Amino acid sequence: MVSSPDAPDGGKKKSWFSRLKDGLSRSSSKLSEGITGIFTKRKLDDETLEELEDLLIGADLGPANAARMTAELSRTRFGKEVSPEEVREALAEQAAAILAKVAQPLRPEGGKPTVILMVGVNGTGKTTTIGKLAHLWRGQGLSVTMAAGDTFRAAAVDQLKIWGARTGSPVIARPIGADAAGLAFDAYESARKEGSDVLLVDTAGRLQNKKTLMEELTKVVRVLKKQDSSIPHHVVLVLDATTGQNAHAQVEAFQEAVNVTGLIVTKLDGTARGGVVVSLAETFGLPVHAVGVGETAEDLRDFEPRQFARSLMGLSDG
Ligand SMILES: Nc1nc2c(ncn2[C@@H]2O[C@H](COP(=O)(O)OP(=O)(O)OP(=O)(O)O)[C@@H](O)[C@H]2O)c(=O)[nH]1
Ligand SMILES: [Mg+2]
Repeated sequence: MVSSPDAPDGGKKKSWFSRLKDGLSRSSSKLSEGITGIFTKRKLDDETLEELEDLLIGADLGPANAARMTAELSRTRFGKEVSPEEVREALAEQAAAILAKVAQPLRPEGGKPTVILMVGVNGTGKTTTIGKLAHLWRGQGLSVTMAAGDTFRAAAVDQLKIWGARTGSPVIARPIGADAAGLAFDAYESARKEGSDVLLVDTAGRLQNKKTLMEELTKVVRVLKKQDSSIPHHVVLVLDATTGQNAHAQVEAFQEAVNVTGLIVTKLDGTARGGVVVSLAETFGLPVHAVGVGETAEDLRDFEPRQFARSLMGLSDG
């Protein structure tokens, strides 16, 4: 069924769903073509179940989920003829149930300002995600301050300033080479004085096995906590979906260095590995706040488990 553009917020919802679905098309075509290949004119038996389990693992849903999902399918439909469509529907339902436990939109609430620290390895989309969040919240009439905590690269500061200008958010920066923790401290003072609703703190990308860089991140949190033990209110780990299962190692390393409070998964539009969101949910149970499906300010939305699961399996919103 096509939702009417006149329906209360139907138009908007539909456009996000199609954006999400388009973004996940590489993942969903891998899954649906695989499922069609396995279940066309075949029964659900040990052989097809094993093939399905391999397909789910190959699509990054993780071994535990793959085993559980196929077992559940076997429990209800063993020995029966099933259509590929039926399998996709059943798997989408199961994936949605796993994801429902972790779906938790990032709300700019909890402090004045609400302090959100963005962390992650190089190039995952931290700075872009800050821009997208600022766009979203500025659109809701909130004031946003940004802190250019990536003090290593001039280009990083410039990139954040572009997002600041685009969204009408002041950017607190310091010369290259300055101490990131000191910068974060100053930015908090400034955001508080200005009465900002949200402070988004950018950080330099760091490989999870570079000890000194991870320690620097710990220091940023420690220095903020000295000012107010409740900040940062959120430590958001930004993960690039194209890295697939390596995302798991990143979660572990960052959790060890700082208290990661939630995840944002980006670049789902550039990969067939969208299933990694389901495996992260199962393994860590950390809140998933949002997903990124493109480079523009509009390409980030609150994480909605049912829509995500249906898009992943190439199904319509219905
Ligand atoms: N296709 C796509 N590209 C994205 C998405 N999010 C970010 N990008 C792109 O990924 C590249 C890296 O994004 P940045 O925001 O600079 O990443 P970063 O984590 O700040 O990088 P460092 O500061 O170098 O660690 C940019 O070209 C972004 O436009 C997304 O959801 N989809
Ligand atoms: Mg950056």
